[in-house]
Amino acid sequence: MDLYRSRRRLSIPKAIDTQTEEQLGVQEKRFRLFGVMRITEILAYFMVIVPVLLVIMVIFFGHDSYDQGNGFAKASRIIQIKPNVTSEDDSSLQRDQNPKDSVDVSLLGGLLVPGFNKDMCLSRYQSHLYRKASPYKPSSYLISKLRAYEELHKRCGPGTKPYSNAERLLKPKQTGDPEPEGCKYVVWMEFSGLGNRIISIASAFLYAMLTDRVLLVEGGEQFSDLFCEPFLDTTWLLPKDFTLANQFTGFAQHSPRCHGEMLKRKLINGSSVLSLSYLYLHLAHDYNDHDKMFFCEEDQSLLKNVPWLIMRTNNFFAPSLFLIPSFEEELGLMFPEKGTVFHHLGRYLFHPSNHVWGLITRYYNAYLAKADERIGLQIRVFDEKSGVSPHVTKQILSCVQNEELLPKLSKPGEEQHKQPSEDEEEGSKLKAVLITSLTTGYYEILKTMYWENPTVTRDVIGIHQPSHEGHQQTEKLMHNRKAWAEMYLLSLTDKLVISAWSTFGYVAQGLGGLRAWILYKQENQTSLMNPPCGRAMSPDPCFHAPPYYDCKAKKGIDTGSVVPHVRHCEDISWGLKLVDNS
Ligand SMILES: Nc1nc2c(ncn2[C@@H]2O[C@H](COP(=O)(O)OP(=O)(O)OP(=O)(O)O)[C@@H](O)[C@H]2O)c(=O)[nH]1
Ligand SMILES: [Mg+2]
Repeated sequence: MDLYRSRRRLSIPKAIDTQTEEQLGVQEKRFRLFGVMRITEILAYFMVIVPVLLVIMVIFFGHDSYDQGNGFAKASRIIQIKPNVTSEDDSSLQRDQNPKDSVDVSLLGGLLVPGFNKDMCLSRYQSHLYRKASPYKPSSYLISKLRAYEELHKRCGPGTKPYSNAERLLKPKQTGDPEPEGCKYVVWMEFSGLGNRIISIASAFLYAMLTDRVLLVEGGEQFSDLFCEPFLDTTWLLPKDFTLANQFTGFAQHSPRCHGEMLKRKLINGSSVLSLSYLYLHLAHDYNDHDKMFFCEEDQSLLKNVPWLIMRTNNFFAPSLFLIPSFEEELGLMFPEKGTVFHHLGRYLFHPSNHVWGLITRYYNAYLAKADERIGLQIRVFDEKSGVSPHVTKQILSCVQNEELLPKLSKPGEEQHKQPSEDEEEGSKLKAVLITSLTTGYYEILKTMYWENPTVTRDVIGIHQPSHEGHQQTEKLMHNRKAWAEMYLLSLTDKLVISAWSTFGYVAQGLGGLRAWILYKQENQTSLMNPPCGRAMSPDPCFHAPPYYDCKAKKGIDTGSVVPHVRHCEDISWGLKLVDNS
């Protein structure tokens, strides 16, 4: 049975112990030797032996001693002892043996570029050791767009002359003239929970790529504590002293520079827009019909002329960009597999910082690495006060057992007390379940259930939950580190179950390139959902608040039935998500 694989691995510390004992024995002998030697003899030996030893060390251990001073080399060696060895993985492990392919795997098929400081962002270079190669390959067009974007960001990012010129346009006494060829920007404003932040930044980045703008994110030290810089030799962090920074809190739906508000007041047209150095775009869940005009072709051609767009959003709005005719062709080339927008952009942009990578790898190595199969179970109960609901418990169990993600329990009296045959032992697996939740109720129930009862398949089920934070605490650094680490850990699982409506789960699903089982939302907690869960159509997140407007016909339409690849979501009937036509 493969459970023994873990035991074989556990022999490493034992080997270290034996080595230590041997080393101690050698030292003892050395002391005895010193006792009988005269000082002069020792000096003579010393003068002959030391130079010889030095030469030998330089020749034989030169490279190794360099590596040992290099934290990355050390870390990767530790990880290589415990690679993610599921049966599907064997092929990728073999691929790693060819150095060229190994580079390709670690750079995610060309999505990432080499050249970053490896010690500054271990996750960028080590993530491929923990996750399976993606079944989705980035298109060569997407790769070329990313390379072009990187050039643009390097040329126009903070600290460059074009950046200073563009920022000067925002000063009260404008000292610069808008340059027709000057750099243009989209600024993402800090807003909402971490899941919403991640998916909305990915949308803003897609918009930036489509409109040749540079994306800058507000978020200060917290942000850099969670994520590495995604673009080489520059920064995506909005500088603290950004001219408009102290006005951000005042930016709202009814502020005079809000795009929707200006439309309502008929203050925006082809000529008036030329004098605007910036506009505020309100694209949050509560935006109104005027704000939603952002998704109209006509408004996009006006916005082209504004150097700075300051955006407040907590949504994954990419699906509606696919309905804007001028973006359609390019998006089709970038994403031939439509439902993988967040999957590729998320893996490109979001690399856990070293702090968070530590949380991820320590947890993975301690609780998940040894399992034959890893199951992620994200339980997000929006009514935190309700505690454990018997209906939700039943829903979770029906989902995981009906979908054969976890085995059923043996009925009382059916427990097998006899010694299992070799075949039976061979077939049974160690399944590690990673639960993420703000509370411990469901974890306790599952853990107890699988401890107190054997399973019909003889599989052994380990139930693990990294944290139980109680409630959302976005202002706390450690809370956010844990939230990010847990989303990432869920994305490393082989099979994933997520909760409806939750952007936390969407991030895990998207990064993992998984089609999760979604636990449908119970409208009231008095009846059982039937079916309890269903399979996601694609790994992409759902756009929770899409517009329902035909810009050309100027009337309402169902935007979920315009093109085959933009559909209503599995968990939110009015939401939109990207799917593949088949
Ligand atoms: N560590 C941890 N934090 C969680 C968990 N579930 C929710 N949170 C916290 O609550 C926040 C919820 O915001 P999101 O990440 O946007 O997730 P969501 O499920 O969409 O929740 P809402 O945005 O509040 O609707 C997270 O960012 C975390 O701070 C969990 O399972 N583990
Ligand atoms: Mg959310």
